[in-house]
Amino acid sequence: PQQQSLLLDSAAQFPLPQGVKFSYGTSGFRADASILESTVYRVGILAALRSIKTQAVIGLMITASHNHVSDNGVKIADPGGEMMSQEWEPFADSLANASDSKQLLQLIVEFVEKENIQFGGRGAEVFLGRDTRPSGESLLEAAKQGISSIVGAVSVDMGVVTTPQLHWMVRATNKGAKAFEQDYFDQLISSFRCLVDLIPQGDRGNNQEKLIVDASNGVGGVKLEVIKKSIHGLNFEVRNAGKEGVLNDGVGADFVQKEKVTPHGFGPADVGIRCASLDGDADRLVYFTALPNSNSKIELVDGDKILSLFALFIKEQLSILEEANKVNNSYQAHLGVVQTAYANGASTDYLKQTGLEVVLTPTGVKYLHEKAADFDIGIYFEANGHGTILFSSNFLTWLDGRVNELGSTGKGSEQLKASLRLLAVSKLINQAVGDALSGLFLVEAILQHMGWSIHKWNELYNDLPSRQLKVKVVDRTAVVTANAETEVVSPPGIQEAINVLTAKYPRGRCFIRPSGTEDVVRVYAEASTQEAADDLASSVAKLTD
Ligand code: 16G
Ligand code: ZN
Repeated sequence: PQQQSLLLDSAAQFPLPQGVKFSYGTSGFRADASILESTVYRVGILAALRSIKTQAVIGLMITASHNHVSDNGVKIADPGGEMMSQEWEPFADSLANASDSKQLLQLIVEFVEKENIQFGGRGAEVFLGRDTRPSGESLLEAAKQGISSIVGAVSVDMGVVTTPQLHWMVRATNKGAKAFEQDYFDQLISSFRCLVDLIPQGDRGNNQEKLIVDASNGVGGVKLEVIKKSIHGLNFEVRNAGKEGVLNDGVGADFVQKEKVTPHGFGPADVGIRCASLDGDADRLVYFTALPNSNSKIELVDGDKILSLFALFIKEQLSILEEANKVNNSYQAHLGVVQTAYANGASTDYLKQTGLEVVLTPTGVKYLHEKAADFDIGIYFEANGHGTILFSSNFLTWLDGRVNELGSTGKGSEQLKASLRLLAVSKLINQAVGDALSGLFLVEAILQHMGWSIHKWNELYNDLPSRQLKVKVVDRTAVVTANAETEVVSPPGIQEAINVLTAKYPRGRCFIRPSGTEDVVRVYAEASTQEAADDLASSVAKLTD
């Protein structure tokens, strides 16, 4: 009863805006910030309930990532730092759309019963974070109100953080580790240092040319400036750090990857230099280098290539270990990579040719993450630059043991170094979620290790020309796909028509899928020439009209 009146009173302060329908999509709720207060308030409630249910700390992040500065959004991180379980998404939807406080209360009562959520044990604890959007401050207040409308629930405000930092904090706390921002920085800096120190002497220092980072005028720039003060072994400059320009406006990973031109703030003086771009909440990373005399055109080094670089490095370390294992005991580490249908066909071919196991999933981090967790070392990336590496706890335990064993012999053997490198990667990379900052430092450490320039890296394989189109449709749910979105099963006949068109082009590949974030159907096509890819995409787009 105390709980019920508390909820009714506080919910009344956050009325639902008229005529909108919210849906917890692939990246939580997103909308124009001006209509989000009630949603964020309700997600506060949801987070508190999730915390009670899981008896663990839960994260609530306020961000709209690479979207316009006037948008905002909210999503939940589960105890392991991963996206909220899909089982709770329908409840999130109904909460967000409840017409008034009475209906809201009723939904909560029913759900608490159905999920058997037990009040009275450990109270809810929710970590809050937000990106640099001006609307974040008042939305954060709404989240706090939502959390405190559940009796005994507390929130901890982590302030302005990157999305991956908040996920990391949740994960680390639930593992019993120290998890403040400084701990995040310390771990990143020390594991980067460790990788650099383990670079074979002969190769060291081949890659000390400056790196320039476009921080999308977002939170990533703020954090990089902090890291810059204490990191050694990397020469970098941060641009679009958010002091002047507008968030995500002609800048950032999404812009660079889609438009394939340099972001604002870059000019002819930067031609040929190794550059990286983060998105607005720093969970996506791409690299690029500006081409000479080309009207700002770039050579894009996308998520697929970051994945390839990581995979190559890890495979090299594993093979050093396996050499030794033939004599000794032990562990056949299962390495796998996870991509979506958007991965450039050339990348998938390349990975397979190097002997890697490649799995495809539907678009959206939650699908890739889940699959990657099936391996001892699972590397996943979307072409757009979101990805990370997951290590199984079995493998890490084995690796720890190996380090102790090898270390005690007092010899700096190659096996010891390879084990230490893998351990350092597992600490540097954010295993909760894709993280542009940790991804960036891992890329840099590996490039230094290999002694590679960005050009050398980019030459691992040549991307096939591709084209993406979107088609506005009345009902995008009419398009149903299978096989990781590579095949249309409904409406009938479409897939056959796509097959016929695709067969006309050398190296042709094409698929369509309903967007998870917009009311459109997306078309992706690739082929041996840009013209062919463009043709294929537009002829397939016509099929969906
Ligand atoms: C979301 C996803 C991203 C995906 C994109 C596709 C997360 C955290 N984000 O932003 O991974 O690439 O949606 O958008 O899962 P689309 O469905 O509109 O093509
Ligand atoms: Zn993002």
